[in-house]
Amino acid sequence: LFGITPSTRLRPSPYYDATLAEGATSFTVYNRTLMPTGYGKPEEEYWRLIRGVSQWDVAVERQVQLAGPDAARLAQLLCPRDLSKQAIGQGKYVALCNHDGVLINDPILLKLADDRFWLSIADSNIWFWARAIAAERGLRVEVSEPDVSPMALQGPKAVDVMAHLFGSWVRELKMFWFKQTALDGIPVIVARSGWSKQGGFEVYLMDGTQGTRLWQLVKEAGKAWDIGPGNPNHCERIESGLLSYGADTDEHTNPFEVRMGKYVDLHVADDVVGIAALRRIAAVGPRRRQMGVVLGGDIAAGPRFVWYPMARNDGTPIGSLNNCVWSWRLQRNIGFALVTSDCAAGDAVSVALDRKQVSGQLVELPFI
Ligand code: THG
Repeated sequence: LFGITPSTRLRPSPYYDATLAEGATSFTVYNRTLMPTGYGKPEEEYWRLIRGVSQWDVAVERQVQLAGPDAARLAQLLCPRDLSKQAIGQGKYVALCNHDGVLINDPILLKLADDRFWLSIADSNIWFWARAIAAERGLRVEVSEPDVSPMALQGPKAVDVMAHLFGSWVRELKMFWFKQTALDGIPVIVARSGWSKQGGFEVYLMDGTQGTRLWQLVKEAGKAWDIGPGNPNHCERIESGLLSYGADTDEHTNPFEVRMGKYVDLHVADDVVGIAALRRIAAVGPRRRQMGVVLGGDIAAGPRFVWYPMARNDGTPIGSLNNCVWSWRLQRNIGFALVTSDCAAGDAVSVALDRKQVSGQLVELPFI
């Protein structure tokens, strides 16, 4: 489509040289950082994730560190989820909301110590937000972005590569739990996590000068399992129903609309940011819900810049199609829709897509 002009406003990832050497053909910008989005063989990259093991540069998942005597207090104020039982070494998926209950990020919160947390963020500036809330509430906490850059190993064979690299203890690691360790002297955190439903891990590099070396070590260890490069996979994440903040959400979206209600605890303290609004929304019931849609017709499915209006067959507007993709496993065009709450699985819909009317049917998520 076009190239990206380098600028010091943008940051390369510590794996930038390694991914270029792997043959990265496209990049996106996320948290002001470049992320490879393909290596020229989309179908091969997809099946490698489904059947084998795939190595991803996800350094764009920046960490916002909360450190100091009031770090735990700030974490709880920012997250409308009960954190009282979170253990050191445990991560939790959280819905950061503003005072109106609007979702402003969906990070994983890692508890490193009683007085140190990381918000592993999606694409919005939570460094500003956390500092502002801390300052307004007079908290003793330092908010920073440490030199930490995750790499993901995803796919059914990721566990074997990780066990080979780090030892068999990784097989026992529970979802979102993590452990600090080192690989050939490189300081890392190993977590059972990653933005796919194919199983896998993330290795959080804690020394940005070692990106190329870490990439090579993992690549070398993965050879026996036919590891290869990949990236957060548009097709797999839609099949699996994984949320992409900013792509699937807008400036009105609350967590209940996008299937994050189970991560909201309405009983948290009254001073948690957004909780009053979330209680009001929960009492009335959300106006919209995120569903899957199976699309008919012969359309070119792929990433798009805009949402497309969706209606019932009688023309009643019900919401929008937020994305669509060709599913290699389902052999159908599928996508996510944000539609009025009265919609149900089985409903027939029509989408105005590139001046063409495309018919479809709503389904519950995930597809697979
Ligand atoms: N890893 C790390 N940081 C991240 C992401 C990641 N930051 C940005 C983004 N991804 C955060 N968003 C998500 C969204 C979904 C999931 C993880 C991060 C996810 N969800 C599962 C689901 O919805 O089915 C499981 C949730 C659960 O079991 O509680 O995994 O990928 N470091």
